Amino acid sequence: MAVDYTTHDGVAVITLNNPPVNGLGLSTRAGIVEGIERAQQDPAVTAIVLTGAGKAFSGGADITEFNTPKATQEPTLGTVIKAVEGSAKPVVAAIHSVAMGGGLELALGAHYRIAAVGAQIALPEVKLGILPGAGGTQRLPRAIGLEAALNMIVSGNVVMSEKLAGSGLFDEVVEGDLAKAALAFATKVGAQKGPHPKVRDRKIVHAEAQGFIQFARNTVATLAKQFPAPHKCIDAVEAGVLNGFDKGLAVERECFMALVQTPESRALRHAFFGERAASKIPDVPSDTPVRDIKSVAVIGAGTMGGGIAMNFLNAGIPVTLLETKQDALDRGLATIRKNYEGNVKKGKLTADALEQRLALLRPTLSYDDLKNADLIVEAVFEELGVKEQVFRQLDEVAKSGAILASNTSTLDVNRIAAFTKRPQDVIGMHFFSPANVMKLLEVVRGEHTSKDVLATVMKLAKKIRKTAVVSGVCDGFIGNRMVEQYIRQALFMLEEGALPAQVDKAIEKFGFAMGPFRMSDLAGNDIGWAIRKRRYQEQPDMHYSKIADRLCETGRFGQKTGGGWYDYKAGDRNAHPSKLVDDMIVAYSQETGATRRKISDDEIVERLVFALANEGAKILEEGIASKASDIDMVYLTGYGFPLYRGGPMLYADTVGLYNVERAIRRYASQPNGDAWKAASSIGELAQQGRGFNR
Ligand code: 3H9
Repeated sequence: MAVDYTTHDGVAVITLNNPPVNGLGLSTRAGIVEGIERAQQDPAVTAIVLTGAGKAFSGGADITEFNTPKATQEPTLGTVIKAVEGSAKPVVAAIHSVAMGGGLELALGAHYRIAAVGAQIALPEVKLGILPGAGGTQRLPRAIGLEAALNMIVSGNVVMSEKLAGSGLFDEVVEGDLAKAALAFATKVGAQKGPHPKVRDRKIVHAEAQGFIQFARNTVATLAKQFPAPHKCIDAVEAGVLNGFDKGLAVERECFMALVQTPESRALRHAFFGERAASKIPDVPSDTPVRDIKSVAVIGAGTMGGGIAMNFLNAGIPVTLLETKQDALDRGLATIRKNYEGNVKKGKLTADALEQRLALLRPTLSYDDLKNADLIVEAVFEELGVKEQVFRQLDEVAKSGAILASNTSTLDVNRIAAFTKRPQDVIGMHFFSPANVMKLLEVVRGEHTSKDVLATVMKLAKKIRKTAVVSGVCDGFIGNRMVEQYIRQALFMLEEGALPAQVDKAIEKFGFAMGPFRMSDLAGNDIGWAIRKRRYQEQPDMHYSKIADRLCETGRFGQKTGGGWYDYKAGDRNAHPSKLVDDMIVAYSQETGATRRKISDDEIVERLVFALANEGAKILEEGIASKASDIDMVYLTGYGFPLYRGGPMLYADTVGLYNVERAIRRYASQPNGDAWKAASSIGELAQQGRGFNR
């Protein structure tokens, strides 16, 4: 049973009991209605307390039911709230820990609300691409005022219960025993004559309601271009302000039903569950014991090492930072301080917090100082010989049971592990630059990495607020292995008729934060050049366009040299198309005998995104990633893939794998078609009418 019913001295207590977060799925909804009816029929009951067991009052509607018959099956949440609001006996919502979405809407249907200090209150539906669909857009403005409510609804952000004390939402915010306070409050109001107050009967008072709504519209227009939900939130609130509660409720319902079907909402829900699913590793049970990480050491105080160190400092974990030379160490420390000072200037950090963090940092030039670290992350030069030196030394000094992690982005973690006598303790922790900012952490599982090491790193990743995705060992792991195919296609298209600005514009219009050529100019074209040179040795059969090498031979490495695929002016990071480079590209096509043609923006997007999805499919087939949503999380959090499209694998599902396979076959028959070998799973899944994610 998802709801418990008990009575205490004339007060009925209805307790949602649907772990983990008391989601309002069908059986929970039915249980609440049943409880309300039972309380009406019991003459001994004078009042009702509605609360939640475990770690939430309620996390809202059960998102897993969306787009299934259960979502609309009676009693719907609207019906439940009507039953609560219509109860002749007063209902007191006793809120602790979390009241979000439908959970808060349910509480707003109660006659009274008591909250414990520290409860997280939110209408976060907008973050799932929908809007509060059970009266939240109508009742919250009546409870806390138009401006505060609209801010909460459009942002989806959490407000702590104590901040809302005195706002009209809560009758009491209590510090001590919530259950006791709620029972006392219910006994008191149970003795009072009805009718008991309903939020829906309150007025929305605002001197300039329409002006404020227009202001909100303008803000949303610039901040939420690709997302329909914030706009619809405003429509629903406005309808209530102008035409009253019932009309507002009808508009809210209509908007909810439309939004829940949108690809944007599907993508956001996919990301919500994908983020949580990423931490679950099929053969590593959730109760795997973890190692205690109380101190960390980072080797290398360069941009990467410094950024990595900041993650741990931010989480209150002491860091020993090792460099080989004093001046490099000093530079690294200065950069860390400068980054923190930047945060202070922006008001994101207090000066005190800055000092606290820096006090946790211990610089050193001696490997001996690493001997007590529970985790050591290496962030030195990306060359196997250099890594070998580091790991052989670590094997000497690190204490037994310490986790030894490499931040390599391309090298073989198994070979690195083999430099030690403890490969079970070695793992890859591939941070993305800037490491203190980027959410993604690829956790690379070596052949011998032990399960507890993996479980420890996944847990630690949560503590340092990263989205951790497990990757097996392969060249480039998940993200860079896929991006290589994407870049190959981008370069082929230059040869075949496109120019850098056209390719970038097309994919940026699709929603990528930055196209491949702007990105490459930012990262440094020499990095890709070095990788290609290695590839020419290792995989001489892999066909590449040599056009990027030609660019690098002229020294145009990107922003840092004042020119790459684009021209840059001093002090200006804007990319300006370069006549010189464009002429070079056209000349290159002529030289290689390629017939330049007009390439449409649709083709550009297809070739780039399908190249990602196709490689992603191979990565799944090889077991490098364990599920498609892991790949999507890599792309959403580390590669600027548009969130509203849900990642390359979900996008391929949305287009339909049948169509993806047809397109791949078509591209395979064009010039440079040898780069296209469709992953066999694409055709197989298409035949079964399935996608990567279902
Ligand atoms: C809504 O309410 C619509 C209504 O307006 C209208 C309806 C008509 N449903 O995050 P955690 C699962 S829309 C189903 O790790 P935490 C989650 O997947 C809803 N499942 O824990 C995970 O499962 P697993 C509006 C849910 O303590 C487990 O719970 N509400 C839901 O760090 C633990 O989650 C929201 O958007 C759900 N609603 O944080 C709130 N919520 O263990 C979304 C969670 O199998 N939820 N799960 O991986 C949250 O923000 C956080 O989960 C919460 C707990 C703060 C509640």
